[in-house]
Amino acid sequence: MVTLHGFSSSNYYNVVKYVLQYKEVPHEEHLVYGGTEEWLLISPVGKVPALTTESGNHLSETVVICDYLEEVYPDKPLYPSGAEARAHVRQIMKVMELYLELPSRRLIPYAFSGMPAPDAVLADVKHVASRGIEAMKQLTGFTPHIAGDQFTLADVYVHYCNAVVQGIGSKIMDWDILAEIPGMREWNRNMRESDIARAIEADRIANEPEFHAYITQYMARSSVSDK
Ligand SMILES: N[C@@H](CCC(=O)N[C@@H](CS)C(=O)NCC(=O)O)C(=O)O
Repeated sequence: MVTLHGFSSSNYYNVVKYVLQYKEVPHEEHLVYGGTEEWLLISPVGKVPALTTESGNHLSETVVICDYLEEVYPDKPLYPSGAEARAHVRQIMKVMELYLELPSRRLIPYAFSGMPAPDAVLADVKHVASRGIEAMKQLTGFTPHIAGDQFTLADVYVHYCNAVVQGIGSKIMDWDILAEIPGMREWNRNMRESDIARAIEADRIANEPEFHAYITQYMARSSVSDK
């Protein structure tokens, strides 16, 4: 059995959890928030999620883990068969990561602390996100899935990255980023309706109080050690 490490409030954790459930891969979940030396032995950059394979190897980085799962559990594929169609799926995920999720993620400390984000940071995030929006307009189809007529990893990945874009980026900047991409909001709403998405959302909500307590303590510790 494989082990998924991380916590249910993490959008990236939920991408892998979705894939495991979609592919019906037997797995167990190991709740961990990171931040320890021990964790670095499992996830060398210290991030969540990580996966321990059946043979005991540790993998991290969400798309790396998902690609591994795709190779080892090919039934119910999450990539199309043609090389160009697969590249299109990867391009959507890469644009989402670099130009929408990561810039929105820069605003997480301000969302949690309530401190105003500096203008220079806001301007930079807006600039990068604007490029992401223009690219997503070109790349997405929603016919009915994000990359076309097949449900792919891009659907799962973008849906969970949207949680950070909408919940952090849009909120802090008072700018409805998803509304800028025609079809994105409706598609995102539909993505919430599957049984898997509902179960993952229930776990996320259940984890929220503990995660908030962890992050508040973590931020208090970092601001003390910064002084
Ligand atoms: N590039 C990583 C990003 C994962 C990530 O940012 N995870 C967050 C939780 S959602 C995390 O571990 N943050 C703690 C940290 O940055 O130290 C991936 O694709 O898995």
